[in-house]
Amino acid sequence: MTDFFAGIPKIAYEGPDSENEFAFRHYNPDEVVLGKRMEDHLRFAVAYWHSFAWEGQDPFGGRTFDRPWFGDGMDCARLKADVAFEMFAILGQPYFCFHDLDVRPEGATFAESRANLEAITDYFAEKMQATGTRLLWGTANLFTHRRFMAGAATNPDPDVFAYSGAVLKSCIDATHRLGGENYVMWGGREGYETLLNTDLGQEAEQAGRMLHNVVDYKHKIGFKGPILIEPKPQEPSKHQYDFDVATVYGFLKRFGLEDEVKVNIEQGHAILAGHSFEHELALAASLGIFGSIDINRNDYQSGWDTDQFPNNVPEMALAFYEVLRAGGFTTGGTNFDAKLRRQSLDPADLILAHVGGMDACARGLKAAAAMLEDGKLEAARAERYAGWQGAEAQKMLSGQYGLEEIADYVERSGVEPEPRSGRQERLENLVNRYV
Ligand code: XUL
Ligand code: CO
Repeated sequence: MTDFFAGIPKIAYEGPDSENEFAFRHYNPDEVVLGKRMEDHLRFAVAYWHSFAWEGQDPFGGRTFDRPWFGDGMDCARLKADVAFEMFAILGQPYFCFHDLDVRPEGATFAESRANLEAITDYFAEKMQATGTRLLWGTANLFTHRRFMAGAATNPDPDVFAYSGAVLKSCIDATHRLGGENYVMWGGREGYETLLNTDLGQEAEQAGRMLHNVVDYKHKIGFKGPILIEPKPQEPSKHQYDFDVATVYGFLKRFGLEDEVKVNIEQGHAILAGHSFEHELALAASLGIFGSIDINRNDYQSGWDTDQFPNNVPEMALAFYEVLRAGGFTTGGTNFDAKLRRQSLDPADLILAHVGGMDACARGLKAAAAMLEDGKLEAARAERYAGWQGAEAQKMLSGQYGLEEIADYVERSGVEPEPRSGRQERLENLVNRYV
């Protein structure tokens, strides 16, 4: 045991009236919602990078946090893992997620970095065995080191493409070894700073080739979980190729990978792309590529990807409504891709940020379940499209009627469309009964 979280108890559910700061008010893992335990619905994961690797720096200032594991060697990496698993025990969330760079020191060569990752993977395996904490997903950091400044798979230099392939292999191996349930690819620098030096077509070919390699390798080693692409429109690059769910789907279709790869959708990335989170969720579900979520929130004034902990219950309700409509998570889950504000220095801040986020998600989930059970929203939606059940409508939709037959039908039966209310305010009022 380290003493990092000394004095902080294991967090338990105490109900909405609890006065105890170190308690869940809404997240009750064993409570059954729509026939399933809340823990199994939400499948929470802690993100290693924000909670244990990030040092509090921003574009204008450096480290603000004082953590005993900040440093370079394997001893620091092991101490970091010890504290991380202590936090998992306090929170009781079932999963965690990591990048290679979050967990191991960078070596002098690729082989050294890989060996460091393998050593930490072994260390994790023991801790996971002892505690029951599982891996939601692993991923490769192909964006921090300067070698990746012009991209990884989409780099103009084939040596960087090769290096990235080697890193990907090592991270898929680590994820597989730890029983990870998904493998995530966020293309941090897979994009460009200026079109003046960028060959868009060439870079897309490289990205498609690398994704095929990843899918082939996953099958070769028998990794059963899906590969998930995480869309984001910009930041750090000016333009990121995996802009949003629609763009990723187009890319997957182009390279014939739409049945192999799904998406990990992040709340803040959806906002950056000019969408609502629920838009991205509903679109992914309708395309059959919904995988998992990164939960957080952006500051709506700054326009940056601020990765704050979620605390807006009405937003969470609409998001989990879409998750439930999609059938809920299968291999996916709710990963806190969220970090403290850089003035939140105390170990307790780290715990309570997660407690608040878990409670906000739980309240959202319960509201979403009630909306779904009530059925009025879905009934109104079904009613709006009910005309499509008619015989003539079915002929139009199936293609049996082309434009000539449709024109004939309109004249033959004297079709005169009658505008009907979309009832938006009434539906919004309905939602407000639950949140
Ligand atoms: C960055 C981001 C990443 C991915 C994993 O905005 O969301 O942390 O989730 O690489
Ligand atoms: Co993310």
